[in-house]
Amino acid sequence: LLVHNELRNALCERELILHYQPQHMVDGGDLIGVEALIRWQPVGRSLVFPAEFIPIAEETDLIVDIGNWVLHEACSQYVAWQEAGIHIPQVSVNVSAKQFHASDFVDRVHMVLFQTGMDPSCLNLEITESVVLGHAEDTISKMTELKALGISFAIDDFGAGYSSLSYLKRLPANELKIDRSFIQEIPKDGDNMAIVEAVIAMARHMGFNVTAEGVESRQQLEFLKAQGCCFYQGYLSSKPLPVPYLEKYVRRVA
Ligand code: G
Ligand code: G
Ligand code: MN
Ligand code: NA
Repeated sequence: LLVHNELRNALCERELILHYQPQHMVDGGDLIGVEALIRWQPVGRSLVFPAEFIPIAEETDLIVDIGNWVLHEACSQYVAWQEAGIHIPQVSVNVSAKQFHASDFVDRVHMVLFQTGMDPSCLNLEITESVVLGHAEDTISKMTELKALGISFAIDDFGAGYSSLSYLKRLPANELKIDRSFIQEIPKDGDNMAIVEAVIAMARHMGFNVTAEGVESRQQLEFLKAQGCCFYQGYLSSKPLPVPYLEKYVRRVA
């Protein structure tokens, strides 16, 4: 409860900030986008990572307010980059289950697009399989409605939760993001290599783009290239960066 109240204050007091992690083509290395990742910067204390506070926010509707703030902030930052001539093809925003299933989620997205001037075709929403679980019809209808605006969708942390391949087949998603736990220990872990190889093959046959998360070594990147994975993100290229550092990074790789 204490942390929950502190967190509610943090939202009002503008102590929540976004870092952005670059995403690249596996083949050729072009920058294809950035993922917005939330952090909490309490005054006079060290940075708090989402693993410590997102689960607490998810216990109540606070996650809905935080998620709506993240969406607005990421879109408004993206428009500012465009206006400053900093070219980034798209921005990805994580959407939690409660936020996605709120009855006004689609209206919220419309409102954010209108208020910020965000081009919907440069917005990618990341949902996890837990969003789909038990709510397949609502998920598919909202995704379809938002896709009609030009927004794209990624299934985040794929393979780490409760996957249902029968739902996956019906989901109008553009992209699967392979959970970083499967990338770890490649090439030492043969089981992980088999899983990643199979997921990439399945996703490609089903028409999804594939992003590998948590890529830390050149060897992992070579393996992904050999398997036909399109995109990656991870410490190999960069950790999530505060805005000024991300801008320097983009100028350097452009
Ligand atoms: O940035 P970091 O790797 O510590 O993020 C850990 C996890 O926290 C991510 O896997 C992501 O799912 C979650 N997370 C980060 N930012 C957001 C956000 O803006 N909204 C939601 N719902 N989850 C986020
Ligand atoms: O949305 P998601 O839960 O996938 O967020 C990605 C998380 O993974 C963020 O918390 C980010 O800091 C973390 N991360 C990103 N790249 C790497 C990496 O190469 N290695 C590890 N261990 N963590 C990473
Ligand atoms: Mn994500
Ligand atoms: Na992820």
